[in-house]
Order: sequence, then C-alpha cells, then structure tokens
Amino acid sequence: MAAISLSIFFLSAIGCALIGWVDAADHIVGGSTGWTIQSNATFYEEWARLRNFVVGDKLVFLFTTGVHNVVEVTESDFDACTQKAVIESHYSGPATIRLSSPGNNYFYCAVGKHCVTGQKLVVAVATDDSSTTSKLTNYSSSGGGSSPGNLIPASALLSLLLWLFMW
Ligand SMILES: [Cu+2]
Repeated sequence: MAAISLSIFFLSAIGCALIGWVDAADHIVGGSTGWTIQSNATFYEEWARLRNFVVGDKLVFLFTTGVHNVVEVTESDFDACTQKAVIESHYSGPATIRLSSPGNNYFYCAVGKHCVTGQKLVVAVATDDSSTTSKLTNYSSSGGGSSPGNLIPASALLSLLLWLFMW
C-alpha cells in the first residue's frame, strides 16, 4: 500500500509537470502578494527577472476593482508613468492579459501615485521557439532526467492515476 501511495505521489508530480510543460504558462504577477503597492520599489522587477515569458503566456494581475488597475503602455510612458500612448487598459480585477507580442511589454497601475512608487512591470517576452529550449532546460536541470522524446502525454498519465486509485 505504501508503495502504491508513493507511486501515486510521483506520478501526480510528473503529471503536473507535464501539464505545465504542454500548456502556455499563467504567471500570477507578484505571486501570492498579487498586484499591489509593495514596500520594495523593485519588487516586480525582481519578480520578473526570475521568470521566462513566452508569446502565448498569460499574466494574471490579482487586484480589487477600483483599488488598482493595469494599463499596458509604451516604454516612454512606462519610464515616466505617463499615459500618452496607452495600448490597453484593464480596470476590473483580476485581469488576465495574454502576451501576444515578443520583446518588452510594459504595464503599470494608473491609480494615484502607484506607478511612481513601483507598481510597474516590464516583461521580456520571447518567441515560441526559444521558449521550448528554455523550458526544456529548466526541466532537465530541476527534474533530473527524462528527455522530451520520452514524455508520456499528460492525459495518459492521468488515466493511469485514475486506474491506480481504482485499486
Ligand atoms: Cu495600484
């Protein structure tokens, strides 16, 4: 029984990893703290630095409608916290924004002085091809081993999990 529990645990872990690998990633901006004013002005810069963003990924901005918002802007607007050429505005939270163009994408909160205090985010978005490479690198370094050619489709793994639970 212990052996079965253990294998369920490992299969679940592998299944989750595979699902993450197959689908475009959703990035919860700021993690559990969400999209808000942080005590550290470079909080979102540091958050973004640790991640890879790829065309097709989504940014999820967690905030309360009316308290914060998200505007996508040009680089010069981003630097100066101005709104001369707003690309897109999202006023109701949470807001999910799909990263559709490669290169730098600029966002900030346009409520009060929030942008000036550091509620701003720039993400460097890679194209699809480079994404595959970087994600595979991540998996081989953290997971320890399976080459992409041997990946079992996530659905097959899930069926296997269900089968194990039947016992
Ligand atoms: Cu705000």
